Amino acid sequence: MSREELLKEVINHFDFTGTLLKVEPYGSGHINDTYLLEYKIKHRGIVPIILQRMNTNIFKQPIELMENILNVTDFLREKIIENGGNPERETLTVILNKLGKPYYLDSEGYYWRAYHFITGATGYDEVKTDEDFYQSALAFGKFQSLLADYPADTLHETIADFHNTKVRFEVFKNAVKENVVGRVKDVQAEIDFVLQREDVANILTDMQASGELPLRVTHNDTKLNNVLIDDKTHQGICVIDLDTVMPGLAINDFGDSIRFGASTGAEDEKDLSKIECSMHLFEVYTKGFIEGCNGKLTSAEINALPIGAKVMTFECGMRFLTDYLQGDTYFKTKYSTHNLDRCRTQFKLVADMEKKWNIMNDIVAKYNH
Ligand code: ADP
Ligand code: GN1
Ligand code: MG
Repeated sequence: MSREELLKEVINHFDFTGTLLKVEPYGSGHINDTYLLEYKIKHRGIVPIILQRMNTNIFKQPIELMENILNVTDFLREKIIENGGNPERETLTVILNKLGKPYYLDSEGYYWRAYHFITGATGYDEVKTDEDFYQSALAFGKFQSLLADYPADTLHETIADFHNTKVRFEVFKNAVKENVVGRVKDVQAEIDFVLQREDVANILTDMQASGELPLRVTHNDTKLNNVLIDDKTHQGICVIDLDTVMPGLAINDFGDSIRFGASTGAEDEKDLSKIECSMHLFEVYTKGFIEGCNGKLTSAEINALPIGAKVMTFECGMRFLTDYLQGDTYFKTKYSTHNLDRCRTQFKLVADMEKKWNIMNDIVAKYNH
């Protein structure tokens, strides 16, 4: 069946109303296949919808994953209403299929889901203004504080050991050993960079095991384009991409945002001279995240924020390199060395953070009271 025919089948099984005007690929996520649909509805005008083919190569239990998303968004909706907010814009709204299920399993075995499209807001692929980055920090911090009393033990683990950097280090070493596509010879410098930093891979597992850092409900994928910023007010209104909401470490949510948003270049920038970790943006985000968390972070967590930044950047670089060595089966890529380019920016950032370690800690100390 062609992609068009399959899309037609899928669309017919969801409970959408109106006349379909347009279907087009949308966004720049690395994981799911996202489409924007536009419907014309009498008296309501054009109503957009997000339709996604879930990546079941990565998310092995899509039904449990959708159960997480329904439960988390229901919980958030109540909190948003209590706080006088607008739940239609401040959290995702799942659209059910015609049988009342939050997904559709197509005739080729793929799982699909649909959301109301949140209009008048943008998920940015790069930091354009300090204010936007600050707003994204507030939004991710607030997301965490809103979920602080969510019953974490009811969440399914959608990807096992997602931010277990120690396990990812082992997977990486295995990928080097197996060398399935013969790329090891081209990336010895990057491999050595990882192998020299086993301590970075282990540190958070150790801090968590010792009880120094508490397990919380976290987002785990806090890239800038996973928060929608209102086009008019410029407030960070809605945290999206909830596939990886699971128990985790708050400092990892902080760290993942830093590795993406405090970088002075794109994640896949080829010219590494353009890449550093901006201490100005690091401070902007630190301030916003701590404020957004609204007193929920412990002093030990705030102290450890730079570690979260370094570990998440290191982990992400190692994941890109692992995927490169395994033949690009995980992240979407546009050309053969795409994952390698991504890996190199992350390692450049890690090295830069190592140089700026004292500055990062001084910045965080300013906001730890
Ligand atoms: P991926 O896991 O592939 O990153 P996302 O769920 O983040 O998938 O969706 C990809 C992009 O689609 C987002 O970065 C955002 O731009 C857009 N998007 C997703 N859901 C919505 C929504 N409900 N309203 C508006 N835009 C959305
Ligand atoms: C993926 O889904 P997306 O594009 O927001 C990935 C993140 C990585 C990121 C790197 C489920 O995020 O963990 O940090 O790419 N998501 C998953 O850009 O693996
Ligand atoms: Mg995304």
